[in-house]
Amino acid sequence: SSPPAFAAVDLGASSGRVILGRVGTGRTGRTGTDGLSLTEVHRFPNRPVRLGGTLHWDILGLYRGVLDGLRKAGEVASVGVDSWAVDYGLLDATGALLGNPVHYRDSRTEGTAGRVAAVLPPPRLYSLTGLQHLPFNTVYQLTAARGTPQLGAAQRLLLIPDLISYWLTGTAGTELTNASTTQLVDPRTRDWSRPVADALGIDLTLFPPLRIPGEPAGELLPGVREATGHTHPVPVTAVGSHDTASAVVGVPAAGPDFAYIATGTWSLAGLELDAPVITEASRRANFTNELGVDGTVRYLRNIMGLWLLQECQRSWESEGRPYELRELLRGAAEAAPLRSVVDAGDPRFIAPDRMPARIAEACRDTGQPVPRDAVETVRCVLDSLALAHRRAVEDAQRLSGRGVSAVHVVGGGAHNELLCQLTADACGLPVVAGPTEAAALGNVLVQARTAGAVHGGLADLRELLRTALPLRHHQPAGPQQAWRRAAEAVSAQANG
Ligand code: ADP
Ligand code: LRH
Repeated sequence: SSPPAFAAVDLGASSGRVILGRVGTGRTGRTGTDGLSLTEVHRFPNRPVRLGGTLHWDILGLYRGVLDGLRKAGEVASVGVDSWAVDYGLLDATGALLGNPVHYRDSRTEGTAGRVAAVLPPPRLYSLTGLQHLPFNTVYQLTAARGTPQLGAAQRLLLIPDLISYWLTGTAGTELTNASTTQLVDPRTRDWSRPVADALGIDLTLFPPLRIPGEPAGELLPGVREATGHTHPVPVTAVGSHDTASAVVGVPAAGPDFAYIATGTWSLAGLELDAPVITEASRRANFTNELGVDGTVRYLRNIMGLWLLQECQRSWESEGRPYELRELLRGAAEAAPLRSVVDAGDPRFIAPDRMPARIAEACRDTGQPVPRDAVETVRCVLDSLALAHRRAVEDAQRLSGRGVSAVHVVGGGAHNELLCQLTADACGLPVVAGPTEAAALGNVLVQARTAGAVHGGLADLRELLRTALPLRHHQPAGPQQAWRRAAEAVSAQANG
């Protein structure tokens, strides 16, 4: 009989997908592709909607995509859901959704950092949560929502993947890896931080009980089974429901001394650790301690990622210049290197719209040549990302005291050979590129372990990945000097 199939629902900021993973019964993946195979059964765009001045997620459109995907998936042993972090839906006492979830890129959080800092100064907030400052962390969104009728009426708050799981199963939980992005969790106790919640007047009883990846999370409701053509009961398993937590499970590393960069809409660059690093130096470097699967900590920094490129493409398209990504990348590979670089960690790039103009402004503000066309803009973006990758990999090692010998690039950006090569060059380290669907793989592997189809810790799961997947290797080339100079210049920009 064919090996059991697990459906990973993976909602990214740019697209949602339902991916079927078949996992063999062996203890490890000695048997190559027999051990593990992936099929993308459904992919659908994730396009936010601006309504009444607020940027929303089209959550019902996404849920429809999930149902369509689960129907196409056919018979499965279980389902797991992961998505982007920090955002949530509010439910009333009957379980009805109170309004459409707001997008983390919406401007409602502007000005809330000051209000939070007035009661919890940044060093104190960091000492309690170990979380980097991102203006859209859930605590800032809840501060922005304070006093609104919607929050007043809410009986329950569900993070996005928990909301989807709730609609699929009727059971509610708060999955831990994603909870850790709210800035309401203490990464040492791996539990809610009452001091933070109390200081900010956030009612923790809004959150259903915490769930750990691997735990059962209900079964598809009869109506959902009917809508998706499932005749037998289908369990839902809690996975690393933060997409980045699942992506880190999906890193095919051979040993412990690796850095990872999960590159999609964002680049999340850092290390997997056993314990959080909560120091003043770490806070100043804006490193985060998000929680990972199996008791790990994801020590990383958020970098603007391919959002910069996606938004440039969207701008050009709206101006009637729809460039092919392949053509842009081919041109960028030939363009002059490091002509101008921007700080790809700068929050000025978070909001949507006018991205080419904003990149040009950033170059002008820092006395660098302004990109003259689309290809030069793309080269500026990729050089800037590679440089930000270098700085994050370097800083993570310095701040944690853990050295690395290779960098794994996973996520949609692993398709981008130029970005991977520039990252190898900038870091001065070999880059292993792939898998592109690391989050879906991490999601599948945790489900498969719960179902008893695979055994062991993260190292065993990763061995299965390594033997089953085609990976691309990039050796660092070129002198380090130019990258070092550019890194220093960007550090000065970031600190100045
Ligand atoms: P998210 O999960 O945040 O939605 P993905 O991991 O799917 O993002 O990554 C999407 C990005 O990956 C795209 O914006 C694009 O820049 C890049 N990408 C995807 N496919 C390719 C490709 N064939 N060549 C180059 N880049 C690609
Ligand atoms: C990537 C991601 C990232 C978060 C951001 C909101 O998809 O989950 O880890 O910081 O979205």
